[in-house]
Formats: sequence, C-alpha cells, structure tokens
Amino acid sequence: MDLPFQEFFRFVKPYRRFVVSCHIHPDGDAIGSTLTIGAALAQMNKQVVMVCNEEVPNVYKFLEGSSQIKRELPSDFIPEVLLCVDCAEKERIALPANVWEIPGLQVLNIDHHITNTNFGDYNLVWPNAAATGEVIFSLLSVGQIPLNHNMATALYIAIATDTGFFRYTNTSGYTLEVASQLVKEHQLELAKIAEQVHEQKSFNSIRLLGEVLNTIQIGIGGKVAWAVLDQQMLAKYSVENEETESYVNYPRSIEGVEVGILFKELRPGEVKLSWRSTTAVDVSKLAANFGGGGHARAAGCNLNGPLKTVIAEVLSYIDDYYQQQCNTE
Ligand SMILES: [Mn+2]
Repeated sequence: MDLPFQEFFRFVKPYRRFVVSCHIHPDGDAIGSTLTIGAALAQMNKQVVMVCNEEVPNVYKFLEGSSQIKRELPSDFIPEVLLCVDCAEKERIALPANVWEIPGLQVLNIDHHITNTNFGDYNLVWPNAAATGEVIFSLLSVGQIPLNHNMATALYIAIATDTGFFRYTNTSGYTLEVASQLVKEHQLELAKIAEQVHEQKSFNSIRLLGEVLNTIQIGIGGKVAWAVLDQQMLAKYSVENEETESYVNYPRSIEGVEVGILFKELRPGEVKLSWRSTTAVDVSKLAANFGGGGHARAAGCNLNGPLKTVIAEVLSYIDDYYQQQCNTE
C-alpha cells in the first residue's frame, strides 16, 4: 500500500516510541536520512532511538547527531514503530532479525530503490527520487516540519553522496531544486562539506589504492576494466571498509570503459564485486545474474570461490553479455 505524504503524518500520530534504522553497510544517504527523520520525529514529540548495527563511516561522523546512533536497540526500549530508511528489503535492515518479532510493531518503509519489496505496513517508495533524502525532504515540506541547519546538512549529504555529487543519471532537475533550497535556506558551506567527504582519506588507504591501481586490466574490446583487492593487500594495510568503496571508480573512469569492477576478496573463498558503469550498461542486471542488485550505474554482488576462478567466471559472463548485445543490435 502506498502512503501519500499526509497519510504518513496521520499514521505516526497515535504512536510514541519509534526506532529509526537504515540498511547494513550504511552510506551517506542511509546515515543522512536516519538523522533527519530521527530529528523530525523528535520535533513531533516522539521518543526516537536511531540504530545501526555497524559503526557510522568516519566521513559521516561530522554530521551532528551521528554519535547518537546506537549500535543496538536498548533492551528497555520497546518501539511501537520501526521506520526503515533507504532499505530495499527487510533482510538488509541494520538491526537484529528479532526486531521483526516485537508484538504489534508497525513498520514504515521510506525508500527510493526500484527493487524495494514494499515490506512495510505502510510504504513510501519513490523509485524516481535520487536519494531517500530527497523523499524525506518532500515529506517534511508537506508536513511543514521545519528543518534546522543540522537536518539540512544531513539531507544534503544524503542527496549529494547518492548522486556522486550531482553527476549520476539519477540527478534530476528536482534533485537540484531540493539541493538549491537546502543551500540557500541554511547557508550550507558546500566546499567544506565536500572536503569532509572526499578529503579525509587515511594515508594507508591512498597507499593501498596505489597497489589496487596496479592490478587494473582492460578487456572485452576495451569496454570492461577491473581491479583486484586481495587478502594479502588488505592485511598489509589496515584500512576500513568504507575507504575502499571508491576504488572501483578508477577502472570505470578509463576512456572507453563502460563497466568497471572491483573484485575484493573478503576472505579466502568469498569475493565481493562492486560494479560501476556509464550510461551504456545497466550493471544492476549484470550483478543480479550473480544474486546481487543495486542501481543501473552502481551495483554489487558476492560470489563464492577462489579469486581467480571468480574473475574468470564473471569476465566470461560479461563477454557473453556483449556478444548477445551485438547479436540483437
Ligand atoms: Mn539511497
């Protein structure tokens, strides 16, 4: 069932205790959306606990309120409502699975993934929105819930990070209007915000990147480039997960390359693939073939098997994919 904006406010009215959570491996949209809707509910005199079972990535710790995000649900807090943001399926929520067993729990689902399973009792899913932050901005405008500077910064981070700072195809005129309104009304310092997100890398993450860049290979007529990050390299440098996320952008950024992949060996026998693409290819479909998913320009999946075998398997699949494209053209 779709939840029009006004109905959201009617729905939340009778409840007091809310837990807000996002998807596992939280990104800027997940954290920014959690903080903003958490603050909005608090303004509406609700008791709110924000929970994410993983640490907030370092680059988002400057966001006000991020230190209040708890790693687990306090045992003395029994929520009436679980509000999930930016989470496409209930299995990916950053909470222990037994949260779903709380008697009478109402579930609200605010998201923008086209693959959202509408798992909530009420769902507010806008597949055309660039970020969940964009949906929340619209929701709070309709509800006339005023934003303060911290909420505006968190929403800006949500939208900017999910659009690659307004470069990806999900960036619409409306996205820019929302960003513009946030900047104008709350005097956001964009250069400072961009520095917080992009220029706080650890020395080790840059040195590790150097090794990863040396592994880049190009194949399939120059259309596919891939890089490898194995256990040996990871052991040599101690680098948090979040910091290796952006490595995949380098193979993708090579001239003529349509698909960039990072093969990251999580442990011997398990490999995480990050996919990035230009407008030529929908990588969510390629990742889906291996049980993963995501967006057209950015997707992910995990494969089991030795690193070399996984790479060979994936490249042979992409080769077939391109052959088929040629045949259908
Ligand atoms: Mn998102």
